Amino acid sequence: MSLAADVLQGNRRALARLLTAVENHSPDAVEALTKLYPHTGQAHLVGVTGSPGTGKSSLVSQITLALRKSGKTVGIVAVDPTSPFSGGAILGDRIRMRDLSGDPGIFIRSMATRGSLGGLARATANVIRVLDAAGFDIILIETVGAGQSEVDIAGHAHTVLVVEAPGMGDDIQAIKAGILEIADVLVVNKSDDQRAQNTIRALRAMIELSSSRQEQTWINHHGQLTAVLASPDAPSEHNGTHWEVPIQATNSLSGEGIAELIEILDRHRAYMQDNGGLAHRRHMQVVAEVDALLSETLLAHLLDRVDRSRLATLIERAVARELVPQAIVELLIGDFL
Ligand SMILES: Nc1nc2c(ncn2[C@@H]2O[C@H](COP(=O)(O)OP(=O)(O)OP(=O)(O)O)[C@@H](O)[C@H]2O)c(=O)[nH]1
Ligand SMILES: [Mg+2]
Repeated sequence: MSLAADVLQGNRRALARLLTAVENHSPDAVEALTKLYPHTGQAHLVGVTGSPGTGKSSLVSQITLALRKSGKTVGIVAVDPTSPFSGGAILGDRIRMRDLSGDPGIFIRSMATRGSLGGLARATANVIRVLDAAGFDIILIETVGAGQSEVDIAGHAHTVLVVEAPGMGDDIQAIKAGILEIADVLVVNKSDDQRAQNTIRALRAMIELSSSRQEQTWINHHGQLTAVLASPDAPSEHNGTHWEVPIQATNSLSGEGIAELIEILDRHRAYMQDNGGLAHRRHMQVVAEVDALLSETLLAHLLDRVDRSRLATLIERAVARELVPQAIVELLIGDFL
């Protein structure tokens, strides 16, 4: 049987093997991904992002435990582009980690940093796809921050949780980094900290400020998701309803607020389904992916066709100041056209 068929049958060893192949961009992976693609699109993809140390991993553990109690299966993808995977604890607390491991209804994958951010983004998209095809009900994707557009989880997720914690002094920075713009749900974690109420108040003020501004809509502009203002008389988001970004306080040590957060996740999923938002995000995702692949493939093909010895000669002429570098590019492109 093929690797893809084994994965569809729920074979976990095959799943782990395929994910490794996907991360290594191996030819086996391409074949399996092609076979699995029609089986994707079932899972609820939930992005969990926020500054380092806000408690994302602890929150992911708690959400997972709660989901398992209601019989849902959970895939977890931890993406950290800043540090190579050390083999250390993926999740916040080793104790909770132990609670999670050994349960066949949970699969945890940590994305190792290999090569470019673009490579990591593509591998992550494919890992999510494999877990989706493997039948996990919910896939939680943990990423640090949201600065790197290429690893932007908003592109993969149906629901984006932005995690804040009191006293990190990063509320303003988060807003600067545009992290609030991508939030479908704001989580103020560490609600046991007495400063949590202040953080909630500050965030609420921020949301009110931004919702009084014009509605924004996202378009794909040369491969970049770009916010544009909707015309003032355009109907608000989708078919007339509007999603108010909720703020949920959680304590990821005790589990307080987790049940409410899961309810919000379900509500957002239903909202996205009913209002065409899900279809829209899926569409944008395919557009962005094809765009990136097309640019990359065209570039590789064209670079392949460059006459290397001619290039070397032209470079010598530029070194000798007979040609400006731009002229070399024009001469070489002229060869193709
Ligand atoms: N008091 C308190 N501490 C918490 C809570 N949630 C997490 N922590 C602690 O905060 C620290 C960071 O938690 P993590 O879950 O590793 O945070 P993270 O956001 O995943 O961190 P990075 O992956 O490094 O960005 C750990 O010491 C946790 O035990 C909470 O609700 N209350
Ligand atoms: Mg973490």
